[in-house]
Amino acid sequence: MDQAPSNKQVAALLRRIAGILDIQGENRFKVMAYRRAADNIEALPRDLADYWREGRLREIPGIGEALSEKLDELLRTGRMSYLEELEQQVPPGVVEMLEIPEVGPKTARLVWERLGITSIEQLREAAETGRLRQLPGMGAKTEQRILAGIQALTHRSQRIPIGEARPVALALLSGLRASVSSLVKTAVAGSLRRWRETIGDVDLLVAAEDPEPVMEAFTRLPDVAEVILRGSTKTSIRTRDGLQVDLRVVPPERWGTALQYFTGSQAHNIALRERALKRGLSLSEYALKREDGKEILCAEEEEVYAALELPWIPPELRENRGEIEAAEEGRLPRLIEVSDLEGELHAHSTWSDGTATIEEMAEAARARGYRYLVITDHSESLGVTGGLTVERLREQRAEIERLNKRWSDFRLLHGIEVEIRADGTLDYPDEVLAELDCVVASIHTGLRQDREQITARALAAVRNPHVDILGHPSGRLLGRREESAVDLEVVLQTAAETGVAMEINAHPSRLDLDDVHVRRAIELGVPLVINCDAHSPADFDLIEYGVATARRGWAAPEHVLNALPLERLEEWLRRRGSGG
Ligand code: DGT
Ligand code: CA
Ligand code: CA
Ligand code: ZN
Repeated sequence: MDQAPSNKQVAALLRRIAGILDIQGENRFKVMAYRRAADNIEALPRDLADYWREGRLREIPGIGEALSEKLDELLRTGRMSYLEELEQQVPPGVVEMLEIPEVGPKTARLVWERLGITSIEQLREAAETGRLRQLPGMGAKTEQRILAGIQALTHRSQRIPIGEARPVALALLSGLRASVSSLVKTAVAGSLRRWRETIGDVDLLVAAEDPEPVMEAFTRLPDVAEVILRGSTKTSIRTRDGLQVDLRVVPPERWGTALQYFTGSQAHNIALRERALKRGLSLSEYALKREDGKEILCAEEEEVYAALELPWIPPELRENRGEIEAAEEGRLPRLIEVSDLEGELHAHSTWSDGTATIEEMAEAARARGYRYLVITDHSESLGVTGGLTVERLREQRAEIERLNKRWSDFRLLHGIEVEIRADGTLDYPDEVLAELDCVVASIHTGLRQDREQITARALAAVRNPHVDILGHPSGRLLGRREESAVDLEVVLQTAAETGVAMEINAHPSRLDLDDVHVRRAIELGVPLVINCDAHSPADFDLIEYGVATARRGWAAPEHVLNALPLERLEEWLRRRGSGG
């Protein structure tokens, strides 16, 4: 490596070590230690190389003496001899198989040792030709699952979850603003400005009189690993994390048309161009042009829409899903905004798997201007998270009541994230649920059940009068785990009858419900809640991803429960039966 590896690259190396050790059947804790170190390095606010230069590697959680020596070697020489040694023992293609959602270390080792398979491609072929089912514990179903997993993996390498792309894009823009003083305007465009859940490439736009110094500064930003294309108005680079970024520089007087064009979507643009043609105008990234060849320059996006006799359309709606018709008829919704939210209905504390105390979570919520926070720790059967026994749950209630005495402008409510067990029953009996202010019911286990089974589970929760909210209804993890087989249409229709709310989980690896089902929920009259599922105070910042998903689903404040003031929220909860 001719430059210091990014935190993400180092994390990938450590995960490769963990993968090899895992395949070799090494001690579980040793494997976990490498994975945890990888997670911690990835979450560092600054480059690992900075800590190394300052001699502070050991201050990073999970980095002990042995690992700091290996990292020191890597940062000094660009190599890690321990990894090289391990790679002699297990072929790289076998380690790569662990990336497939359905393949664990035992399977990888089995297909390698018994069938001599050493690449994902060979694994695909073996699954397709029915060779895997010869192995112990494997059948036709396993083959199907592995094939679906390989498919999911290929998709993932093409598009990046928005939660990974957005911080990179914003950092590049601020780096650019810091190094060039002559920028008139800057913006993200493309799918990122529309807040699509996954991003193909990042599009950045800058207004400046002279593009040259902007391009020059851009290619020199520290995050840039490779310059793919260097032009006078467009430059494309690849970041150290492998993300492609296109930067375009336009003159300020053409900013409006450029921003409109590069925000897309392509389908929205095509519909808009047709509308322009009907009015004797041609619309391009540069300008609107009249039939006599005269250009109409638009410095602002509003001017482009105004010339086409439309109000400005929020980027989240620009997917050609009826927004142009709605704009024409004055039916655009007043979309929900972060500032409309009055509280959060799904948060964890150290009572289960959160990292902060109830008090710290409450103070963080209050500091954001929230008026209420519902503490919803995990229930008993989710053992890995330290789920609460009924006894602990009652102790927690006392703690919440104690804390509530100190605020007049803020209130903690006592809730639970109750596990919907594999057989569709809930973790607590109804009389325990009835003691709580708010019940979120979620599925975390048995996500691979078939459509009938898992839908029946979700429906059992939606029909339980003590359940208020169905948490992350599809169970997907963007880029990592496909949604479960649950029939969301049936779930939404049933929720419309029983009045249970659907969560829009704001965590950028979930965004669940997704935009399409948000819109369907609204159509059916199902209430929505936008939740961070916060496990730490910092998680409250993720709300913007959830709000964006709601906006992409055309949600207005009146569709969203946590836009209600406390009194009206409590009234809603009381009417539902769990509220005391
Ligand atoms: P992505 O990158 O796949 O996540 O999605 P976008 O929407 O960012 O697409 P991208 O990066 O290919 O192009 C950015 C915007 O530029 C796109 O949303 C609309 C506009 N655009 C690009 N190519 C075309 C085109 O061929 N026709 C039209 N009308 N617009 C285009
Ligand atoms: Ca793009
Ligand atoms: Ca692009
Ligand atoms: Zn949760």
